Amino acid sequence: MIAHDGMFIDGAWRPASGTDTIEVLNPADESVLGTVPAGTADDVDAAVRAARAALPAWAATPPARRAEYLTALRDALAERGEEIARTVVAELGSTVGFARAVHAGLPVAVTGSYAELAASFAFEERIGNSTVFHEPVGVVGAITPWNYPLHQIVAKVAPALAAGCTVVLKPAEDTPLTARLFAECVAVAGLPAGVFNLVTGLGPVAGQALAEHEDVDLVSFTGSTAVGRRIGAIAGGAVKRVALELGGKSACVVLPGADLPKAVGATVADVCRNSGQSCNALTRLLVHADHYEEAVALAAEAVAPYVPGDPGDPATRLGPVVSGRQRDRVRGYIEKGVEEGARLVTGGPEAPEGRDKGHWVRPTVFADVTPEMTIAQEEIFGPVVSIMKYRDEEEALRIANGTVYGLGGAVWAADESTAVAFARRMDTGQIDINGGRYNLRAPFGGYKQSGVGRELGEHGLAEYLQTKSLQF
Ligand code: TXE
Repeated sequence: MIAHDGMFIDGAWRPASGTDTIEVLNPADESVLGTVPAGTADDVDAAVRAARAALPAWAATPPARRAEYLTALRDALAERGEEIARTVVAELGSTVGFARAVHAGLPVAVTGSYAELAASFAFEERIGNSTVFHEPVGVVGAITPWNYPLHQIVAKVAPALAAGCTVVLKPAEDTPLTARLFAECVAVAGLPAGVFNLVTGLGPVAGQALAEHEDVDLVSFTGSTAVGRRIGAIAGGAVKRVALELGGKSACVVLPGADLPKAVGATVADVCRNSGQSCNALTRLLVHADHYEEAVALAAEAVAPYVPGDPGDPATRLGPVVSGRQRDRVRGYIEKGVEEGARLVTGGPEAPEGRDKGHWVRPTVFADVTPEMTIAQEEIFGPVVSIMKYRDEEEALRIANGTVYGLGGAVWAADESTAVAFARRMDTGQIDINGGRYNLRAPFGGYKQSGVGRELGEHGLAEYLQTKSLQF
């Protein structure tokens, strides 16, 4: 248990303005890992002032030099990889293999990709008789969630820095220790004071103060749709830029002729990834009536190895969920599924055997889920898969498109062109074709209420730029 004090503001760790702290818990056993300061509106204001003061020099730094800083940041993150992975295991409950590969590894790759983009992007272009400059939007307020504690930070901070913006980050209160490690890496990379600032604190206090601050030019938020709506309204009222990365209820559609065992196995693995706490998780599995019972049996088989266990043990496939609040939420949805008449194939709302302490849920498979059921419409954010039946492609499309969300998706078919034709009709931002591999440079973001804007790659960089054209 470590009482961390200070927040990273203007290039140094500075004492918080108040004395309130936030306890960080280990979700596997509810032990206290440490405390961090609960920042106030005054702390946010100090951080925004530092970011504003640093902006002119950072924006004027040649992109090739900004790329060097990002490369140094990438190297610092890589250097501390094992410590980052262990911290994510401790405060999120991620399994250690996933923490190493994804929670620690992906941010290194994303930071590296933005170092390359900063060096290669055409910040100035000629269009007819105009020269168009792509200039930084200004001071960015970044508000991040706990589900991918470091990736969510890097997916905002790296493109913002590449663009020439300065940043104030308010990370999730459940996982601030990883955010502190990120700030330490920024210091090691030697970024100029004020370019990146960290304020830990509660959402409705520090987060809200950051979104409302009149000297913040762009708010980039990832989290719940409820808070996202609020932040969108604040930004709209102040006419400031906003990017929102919100919830999802993504569908995996298995068309007749597809490799059913592969499709079902991949979907179950996807839903159990990170204990189901991924905004693009493929939580609805749509299967043709002729193959439906076969798919249900395959799903029950595929979920069996996901036995909840110690996340620090490399043999464990499923860790806890992040908090008591999330555990109660997920179990509540499982109860609702049973109440509304879905068939519980495996799992259930009870605590997994021998896991009374900690924030545990059973991996759960529901069959006979119909589109109007709550579990088919709302984001559960736990290891729960709902298998749904369709009779023809039109019905499959109606079900797939029949939620307020549109973040991820998957299509499996006998051949790629059939899958692509179907995917083109889905109202969703990112779709994997026959198990397509993750691409960290492809735009990531939502249709409908899944959000506004895109992250990653060149599209992610564009969020942090504004254009100016000069006519000659
Ligand atoms: O999110 P919140 P929660 C979904 C998922 C989950 C649900 C609730 O369904 O079950 O949201 O999670 C900050 N002004 N996602 O309650 O509250 C908060 O401090 C400004 C999907 O944890 O939205 C944190 O930093 N900021 C998602 C961040 O918002 C505020 C990832 C997210 O917290 C604020 C996480 C306020 N008034 C949850 N209130 C995804 N899209 O990946 C809170 N915050």
